[in-house]
Amino acid sequence: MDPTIARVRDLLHQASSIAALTGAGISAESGIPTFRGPGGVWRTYRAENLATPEAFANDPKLVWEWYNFRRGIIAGVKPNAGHRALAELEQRKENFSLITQNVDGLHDRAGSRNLLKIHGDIWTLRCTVCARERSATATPLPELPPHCACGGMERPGVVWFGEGLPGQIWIDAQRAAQHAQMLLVIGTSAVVYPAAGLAALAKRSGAAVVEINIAETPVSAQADYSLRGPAAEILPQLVP
Ligand code: BV8
Ligand code: ZN
Repeated sequence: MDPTIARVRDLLHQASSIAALTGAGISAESGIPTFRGPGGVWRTYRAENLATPEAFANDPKLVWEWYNFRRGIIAGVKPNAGHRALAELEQRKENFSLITQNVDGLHDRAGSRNLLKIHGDIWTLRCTVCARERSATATPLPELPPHCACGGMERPGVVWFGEGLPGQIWIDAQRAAQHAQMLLVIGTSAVVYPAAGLAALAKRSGAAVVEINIAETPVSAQADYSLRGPAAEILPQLVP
């Protein structure tokens, strides 16, 4: 085993309070395209240009076709060994928080419970008129855009660019990063804020920061340990 992985495994075993921040990379090995990789393009659009309130206001049906397409992909895949390793780690530790930028629901399906979904959830619909939220897992959705019982058009229950993160969840995520002895930063390009700022916050608060990624990111330089490789391979070695 790579000596750095062994070192991080031992530190993880000794730590009592741990936080993890995940991004699209942890779901890549389940078959879900990442946001900024080649899969980040759908028809001729880039994800960042569709995940905005402006795009939705301009063409709700187009944005819903993109979410419907993504929901269909997610429904056909399963959590991988990386998701499962984090669910196992939560079972073993008295203090473990999983902060995810992912909206795919794979952490839930892997058994994670203390889950902070800072960018929302693709399976939740929110009414643009009465703000009522409901879980809707049908793929494909029977009508696009979907409508609320009140007649209002519904939107995906996710956080778009330019929108604030869900208040209490974001407060809890910052608190988890501040109180963790170790922060695992897994499968994120660390370019989307405020999520990407959690690594520096944890570091300032004295945590050891461990990055798990197949490539270098802006977090790599500030990480105490940078484990280069796929999350589904590395995480099971850290949580044997
Ligand atoms: C906010 C949900 C203020 C939707 C997402 C200019 C104009 C407007 C805003 C801004 C601006 N400049 C900056 C901003 C702020 C903006 C921002 O940071 N923009 C960036 C792009 C510059 N942030 C926001 O707008 C946020 N809100 O600031 O609001 C405010 C405050 C108060 C009140 C009102 C307003 C909101 C950001 C949330 C946007 N929503 N998603 C949806 O999913 O449809 S973000 C989107 O990017 C996804 O959630 C994704 O999770 C997130 C981050 O991407 P990653 O997860 O990192 O994925 P990515 O593809 O980028 O990288 C994959 C990584 O995995 C790579 O590193 C790769 O190497 C690695 N990898 C691949 N395979 C593997 C692997 N690693 C391990 N194993 C593998 N097998
Ligand atoms: Zn409604």
